[in-house]
Amino acid sequence: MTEMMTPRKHPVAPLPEAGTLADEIVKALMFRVGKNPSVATGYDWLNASIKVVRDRIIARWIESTQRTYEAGGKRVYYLSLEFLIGRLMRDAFSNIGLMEEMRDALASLGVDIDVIAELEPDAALGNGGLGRLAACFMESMASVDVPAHGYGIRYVHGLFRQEIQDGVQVELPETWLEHGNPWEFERRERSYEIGFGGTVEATTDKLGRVERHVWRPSERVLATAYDTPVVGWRGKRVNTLRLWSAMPIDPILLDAFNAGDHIGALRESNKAEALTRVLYPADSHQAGQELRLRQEYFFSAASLQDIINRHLGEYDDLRSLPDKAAIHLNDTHPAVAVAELMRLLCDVHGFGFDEAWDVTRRTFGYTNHTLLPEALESWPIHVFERLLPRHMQIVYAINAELLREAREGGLNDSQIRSISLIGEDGERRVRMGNLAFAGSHSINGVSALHTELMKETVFADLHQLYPARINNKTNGIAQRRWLFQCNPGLTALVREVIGDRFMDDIDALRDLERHAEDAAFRERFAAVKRGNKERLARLVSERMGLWLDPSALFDIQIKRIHEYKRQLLNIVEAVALYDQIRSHPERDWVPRIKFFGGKAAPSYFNAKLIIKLANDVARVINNDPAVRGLLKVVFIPNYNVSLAEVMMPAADLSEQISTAGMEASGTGNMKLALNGALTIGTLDGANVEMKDQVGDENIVIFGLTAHEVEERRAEGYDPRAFIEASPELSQALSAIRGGVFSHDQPDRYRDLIDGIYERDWFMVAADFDAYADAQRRVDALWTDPADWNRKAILNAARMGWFSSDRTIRQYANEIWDVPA
Ligand code: 26V
Repeated sequence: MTEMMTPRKHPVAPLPEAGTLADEIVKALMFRVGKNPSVATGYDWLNASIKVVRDRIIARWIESTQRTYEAGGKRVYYLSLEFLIGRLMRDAFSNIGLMEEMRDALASLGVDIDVIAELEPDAALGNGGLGRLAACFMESMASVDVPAHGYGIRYVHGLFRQEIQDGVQVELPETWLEHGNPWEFERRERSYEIGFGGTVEATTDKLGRVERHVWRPSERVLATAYDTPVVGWRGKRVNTLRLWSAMPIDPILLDAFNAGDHIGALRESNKAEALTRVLYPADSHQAGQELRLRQEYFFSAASLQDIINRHLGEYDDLRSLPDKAAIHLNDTHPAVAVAELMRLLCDVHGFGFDEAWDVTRRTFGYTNHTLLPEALESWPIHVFERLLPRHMQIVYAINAELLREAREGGLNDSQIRSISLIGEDGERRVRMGNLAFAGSHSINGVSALHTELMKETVFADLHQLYPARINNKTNGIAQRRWLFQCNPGLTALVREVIGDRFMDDIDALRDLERHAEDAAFRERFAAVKRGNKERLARLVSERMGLWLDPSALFDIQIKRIHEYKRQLLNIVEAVALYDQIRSHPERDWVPRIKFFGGKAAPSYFNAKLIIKLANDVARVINNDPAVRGLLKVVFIPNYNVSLAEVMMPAADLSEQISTAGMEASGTGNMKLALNGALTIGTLDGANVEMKDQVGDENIVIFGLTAHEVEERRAEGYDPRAFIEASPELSQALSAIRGGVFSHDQPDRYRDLIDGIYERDWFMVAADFDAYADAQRRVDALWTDPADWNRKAILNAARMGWFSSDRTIRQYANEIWDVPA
């Protein structure tokens, strides 16, 4: 026999009994994956396991859909250009109640569920907070039994994978669909044509009055639906995440093909598919590219056709749309849907403008997620008009109505300029925020402070005109993922001491409070934290070859890299501390590891430089024997949902240090505190409400308030005065500026640091001393483990209010008018 013919021996587990889960997995492997168990790879086992559980989910899915249909209830449609879902297997298995059974079944087949779980790709169809919030909301809507569809784009490439080469961020394509996606169902029959460009014709009646407008697009693509089931807690309801993929209407141009131009024949196909190929990797800068507007219109238009289709399948006219559908705009990215619904109602379904406008406003709600001026979307008129000529006319018509109401409402000229849908400073642009506001009955912010600032700043004049529309819905997080799944140790401990009630009613987590006084419980709590820190240390050692001491204080800042989030403040403080440790070796320094994780937008120069600086500082500090391991800095590459699931449970200290007034809410802050980290933070975003919940003595607050930041800026802020007054800051900035951490290129950080001396828009200098003092207060707390653990326990116990179930119930009751 040749070697190739030698039968290889595979360790084959004994065949499972028919009718058991293990038996189902083996059958799925053979008949649905097409593999012999003895040669199956991890991916095959993963695929087969998902298929087995998926069958049960589908049964519930069909049942949920049927139940909503029969009840004739209102449905929620959540339109979002981003859904940062991460891995789905644990969510689905544990929500449907099969986690332990699947673990055992796989174990009986010799397969470790934790090993195959790691093979599942992390679906990164979002940039950061806004996309992750959409994913938590989908899970919560299913959990609190709100009938909902999420609508978005099925990007072939999600957010880039980040590698750090020589301390520099390198972006690599993400290929999450490489091994197929066992969760999704392609729905070829759910396909809609989407037009772009072309001309608008007006038909007139005998008297020459305009009757109808007919848009004749010059380009068309097909939007095809891919559905993913979203399982709620205990499988109560299964909702649908429907993601659109672009395809050519004529897959190949037959004329070109027949003429022998095979490449040319495929060109159209490539062009259509390019539309949904990649997620824009910026979350703070106006993308500006036409492709982005195409994506926005493509998915908004496909979703609206689908919604209207469903409505007309059940009811005979669209006047009842607001009673049966709540369409929610996740930021302004789907705001063009306002104009599209107006177009469909007026041009296709024969509504008059006024009636269409009434239906539209009663149907839409809009959430604003940022006040940063550079992130507020607007499109040059010429781009908008060329791509969407009919929508341009509709925007003008809406604007005429809006400005009429504004004059009636007594707004002055400057206010009218500010609320107009068309910006006139410089190049004329369509303002998507104002369009979303005008077209919605509810406009909400994502934390109490952010909502107040919306009323005072970007939407001040619209708020004066429509004072009842702006409302607050403080963000939340899905505790199933961000506690039960990512922190099984803490979850088991909590269940043991307070019972299971909190798993269905998160407010019951408060029962944990009284155990904070129990020394024995505190020890067990600390042991769980220790185990989670060891897990993170192992990950760092495997990925980066760096040894970390799990008994050090784990100080963690994980989020997108952005100047307003002030990773730079944290790094400068690390440099100052480094200097102190070297100058005062006799003091009792608290051993601390500063972890950083996060991606920078590829075109954001300073954010990328901050990543480089963190890595430069890490190299110097981590290798300086004078530090004696008392301080380490670690930048963990490729921060994503899966890495977050390991880091959140391992944190002792959570860094939430944005310039006050700039972070709309934050949600990482909630995840870290729920897992027992203490927060060091400014009075920004949801930190303010976290302080109210956990109590002043259990959170470390420092720095200027939002209004103080405003005042400083108004009166002419001089960062140099602060730098001169602070020897520690001054010395740290000079060291960085002078090349102490960049011998290979001493002027690498000159401009970055000069930015702090000269302008310091983000008030690093103004807040530095307060921040450094707050860090020393943290050190003092750390030296009393009993007190620290008590505070950590109280943080976890009091974070239940930040469940996205609470947030969703508020949206349901106060915006969507659906029962929850
Ligand atoms: C804006 C743009 C501008 C055009 C290019 C692509 C792009 C992508 C996203 C955005 C908006 C990002 C806004 C955002 O992510 N806000 C975050 O929302 C979280 C959920 O409400 C909140 O917790 C964070 O504080 C807030 O920064």
